[in-house]
Amino acid sequence: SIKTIAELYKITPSVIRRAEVARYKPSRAVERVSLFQGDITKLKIDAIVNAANRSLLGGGGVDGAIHNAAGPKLLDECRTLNGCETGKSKITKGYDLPARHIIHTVGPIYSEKDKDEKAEQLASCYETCLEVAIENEVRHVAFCSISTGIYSYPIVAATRIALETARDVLDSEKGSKIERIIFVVWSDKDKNVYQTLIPEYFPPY
Ligand code: AR6
Repeated sequence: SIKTIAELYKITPSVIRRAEVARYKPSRAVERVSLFQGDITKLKIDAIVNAANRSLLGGGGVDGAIHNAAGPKLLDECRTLNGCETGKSKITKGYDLPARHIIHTVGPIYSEKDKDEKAEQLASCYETCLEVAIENEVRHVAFCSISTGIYSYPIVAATRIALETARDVLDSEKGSKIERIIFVVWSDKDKNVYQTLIPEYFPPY
């Protein structure tokens, strides 16, 4: 089982450090978030999030890995969805995955000149994924780092958006239905970014 950030503060305080600047007040939200390094397709959980494109018909990166692991019935269901706008999210079954559902979201393709609009779209991905989760009684959700691969969103800015949006939803009334958010990272670099920024948004309670 994957430990929560609250548990990590107790057992490995040097790995998850205290923030120099806590942007948010301590809250029990820290008991509902985790960080996991590895392959999101292996997680046995209510739902994993796919960083898809607007066609929802598959692609490279995590999208390719999810379609490979879920099998061809996933593509059959995706064909019925008529795509998805940037910043929005749609749910399917998980098919051959250990996860019960997949929440497909379409992150923005990064460009420096439209960075405010890109930031809003990325925040909307996290928000709409959690809304779709709540509507479907999904209580445990694993997010990959949306837009930070092929779509080249800078990892630090993207991680801040992921953590801020998650914290806001977890603290909200509708978000009380979400029991666990797992941030899934692939690379050591991304793991370090999350470990550095998590204490700003989820300080020890
Ligand atoms: N488990 C967890 N994370 C992963 C895995 C995995 N198996 N594989 C990759 N990542 P990306 P995007 C990480 O490029 O930037 C596709 O073609 C990866 O290291 O998959 O949103 C779609 O169809 C990175 O941190 O998604 C779209 O066209 C993160 O997942 C486009 O790519 C996201 O990287 C979307 O690009």
